[in-house]
Amino acid sequence: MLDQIRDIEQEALAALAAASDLDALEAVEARTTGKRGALADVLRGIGKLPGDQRTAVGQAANAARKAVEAALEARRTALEAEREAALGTLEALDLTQPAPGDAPWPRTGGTIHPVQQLIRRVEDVCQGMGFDLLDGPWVEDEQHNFTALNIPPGHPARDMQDTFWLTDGHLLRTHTSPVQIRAMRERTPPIRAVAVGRVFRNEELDATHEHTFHQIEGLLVDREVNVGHMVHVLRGLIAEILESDVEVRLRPAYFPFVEPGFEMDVTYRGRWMELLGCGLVHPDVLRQGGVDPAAWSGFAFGMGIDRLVLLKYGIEDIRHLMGGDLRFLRQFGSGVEA
Ligand code: FA5
Repeated sequence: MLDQIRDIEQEALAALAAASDLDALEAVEARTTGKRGALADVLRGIGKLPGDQRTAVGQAANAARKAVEAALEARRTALEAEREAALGTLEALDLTQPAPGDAPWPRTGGTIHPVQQLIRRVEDVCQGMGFDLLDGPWVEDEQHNFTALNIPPGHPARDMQDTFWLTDGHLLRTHTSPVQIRAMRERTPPIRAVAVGRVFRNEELDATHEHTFHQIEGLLVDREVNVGHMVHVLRGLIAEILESDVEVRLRPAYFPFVEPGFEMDVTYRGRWMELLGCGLVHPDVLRQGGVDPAAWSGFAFGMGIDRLVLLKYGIEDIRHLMGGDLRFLRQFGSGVEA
């Protein structure tokens, strides 16, 4: 019996030394020290031995188990360390390595989206004209998007902009005009600010209407501001942005947050296309922004950036812009890798 125990121990120690992975270790463990292993068999047979041999065999079996367990543990630690070291080499990536010359993919850089290119241009021009750049959230509350802009609940003007409502009562802003309210509440006049960003409408789509598009909101609050100031700034702005003189026309229009209100059209593919809404900020809206209408007046405008892109490049359908077709987008290479 003692010989048998010694053989089991030696076989196990030799197998552990030769084991090259954790699976091999587990196999040794199962057949030697496991519940159904060889040493457990020996211990189960002790009862059949003559009484004077039992102690010696029991002690030898326990000593063998301890020796095998210690060797197992040592080998497991060593194998795990080896594996970690190997992972470091196998999975290490040098991200600065250029792709091999015969890479199966074309090595082209991205380009800046034409809408984003125009946004950068618009922001540059506006800053040059002395406007600060502001930002506002896409997820708005009813107060900023409608109520403070003179569009209380139930007002028919709420239907002018089909709204994506969120389940918690918030909404995706339908225009950038809520930034007017935020600007007036955060600043004191005189104010010259623009905010460029994404807006969302649950609209019928066509060649000039998208559900997700971009606007630039402009707000100027100062002493005795009039429509002449507004038209002058808008004409200058459009000419600067498009780097050419385009024909524009101003039409009276209704927006609850301005009085008087207008729309400005530009010629596009031989027809007039509406580009922006504008007007003198309504006294109630100045009040909502914490500005005293007896002392201050202002103008505001909201211009469609995507429509400016159509105009600038002669694109016939606005839906190309957010369609994500790379063949379309690559035509507007900016020379700058995005
Ligand atoms: C407004 O959104 C007003 N907030 C504009 C405004 C601001 C008026 C400040 C007065 C003072 P309107 O819904 O007309 O107005 O949109 C303004 C511009 O956004 C349009 O002239 C057009 O250029 C663009 N636009 C509107 N709807 C879409 C659409 N579905 N897809 C692409 N561009 C659009």
